[in-house]
Amino acid sequence: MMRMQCLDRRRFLGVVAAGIGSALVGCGDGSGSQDLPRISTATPQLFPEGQSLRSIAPLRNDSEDPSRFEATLAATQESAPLVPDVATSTFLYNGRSPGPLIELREGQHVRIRLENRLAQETTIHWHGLPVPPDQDGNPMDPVAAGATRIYEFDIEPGTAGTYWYHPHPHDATASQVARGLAAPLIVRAADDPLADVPEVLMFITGVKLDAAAQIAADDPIDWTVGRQQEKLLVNGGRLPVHSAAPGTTERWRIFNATASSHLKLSLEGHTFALVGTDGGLLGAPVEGLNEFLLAPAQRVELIVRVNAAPNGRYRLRALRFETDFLNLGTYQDQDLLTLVTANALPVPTRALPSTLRPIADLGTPSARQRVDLDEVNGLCTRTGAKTAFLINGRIFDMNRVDLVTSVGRIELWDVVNNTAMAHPFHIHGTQFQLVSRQIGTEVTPAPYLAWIDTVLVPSQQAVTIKTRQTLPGKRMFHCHILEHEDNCMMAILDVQAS
Ligand SMILES: [Cu+2]
Repeated sequence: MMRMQCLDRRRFLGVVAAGIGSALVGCGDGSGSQDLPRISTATPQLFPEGQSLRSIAPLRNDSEDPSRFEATLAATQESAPLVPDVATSTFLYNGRSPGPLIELREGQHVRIRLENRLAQETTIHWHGLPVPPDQDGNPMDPVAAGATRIYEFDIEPGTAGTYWYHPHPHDATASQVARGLAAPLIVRAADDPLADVPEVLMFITGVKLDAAAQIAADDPIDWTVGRQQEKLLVNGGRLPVHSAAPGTTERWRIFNATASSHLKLSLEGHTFALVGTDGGLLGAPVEGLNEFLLAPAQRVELIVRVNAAPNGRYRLRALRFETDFLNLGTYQDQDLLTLVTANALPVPTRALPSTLRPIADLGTPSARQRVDLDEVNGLCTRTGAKTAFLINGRIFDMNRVDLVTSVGRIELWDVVNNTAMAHPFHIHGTQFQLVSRQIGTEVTPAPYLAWIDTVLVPSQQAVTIKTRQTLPGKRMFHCHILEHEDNCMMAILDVQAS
């Protein structure tokens, strides 16, 4: 029975290395189990667990003019006490991981100075924000070790939403994020309909240590299916506790800043309302959800009405999720945080507005582009990956243009995943709209309009999105499993002035 299942899987997977499958799913003839050694992750206990959920300190605005935001971010290499009695080498923004929260307002002009005090090049990518391409931290614009540069852009009206920033240097995004470089960025609107709902930020990162309690390098399986066996942290803490008065209504902004973890979020004893995605609020709340799948790089805003019973304990969990048919990229149930209700009388229920912020359909498309996600053996093998993933049959080349569009042109993109695993597909510089998902010939329209910059494309499925770029220049589009991004699965969209 087991062997039959294995054979079926192998036949389906085609080019995915059978050796990887036999090593991890326990089938096959055993000959492949030695060729992909795993880095040991047996380490001492990570962090103190169960502390109060930390808040992420905001980056101070050095400008006295409220229409401007000016600040400095220093990327440094420093030791951090992640396990007792060991100094772990980490990369930090302004001495912290996650780095400081950048809070901006629609209409502000932003000027942020990056001091790269690392011994390697880096960049800052303003994930999801429509900043000019030459300010977006593309791998073509590295900031050399020891160098400084200024990123400068405007926050356009209508962009209020939940973003994040992280490095995007050529070939080193995964390792720099794994070492700690990632942080939240929120754009606020003057007319936010949920402004009076108490807000809680949950910035989720992953950490994997080696036997010496240093940040583990990616092994060949990580490079194939995305970084595995990460321990999840919330605001830099392990399994923190968030306390709330019984019955409180809260707005949770949750960020998936992990390299590859697919977070199928669930809160014991609660349903919740979806009110916002990557690029801002929905038109109206979507009530009564039990789960929400937050793919790598995505963000979500949820309204949680905390259970009215005092002295309750409820786990926020990421439920088991499989991204591929070999169960290699399998994410077991993981606890993220515990919600604890105080010993107090419940507070009155707060009513939500029935409408939030209107979302207009982007409009009638005038072009259609196709993006095929494919897998291949024998290319991109420098990392030890046996299978690599390609976009439209090609490996990444920063000197090549892969697709062309023009400023303002509304396009449909069909993103077709021909591979054996799911890929979170990200386009820089814009928020797009999911139109439909397709499995075989069955097409399912998107259940609601939402602004997103990353969409999960499951194995052997296709998504159609509607997208538009507003600024000329070269934009990256890629898989946001960071190991895939670094290992060939990226391409360039040339946005031409119209
Ligand atoms: Cu991918």
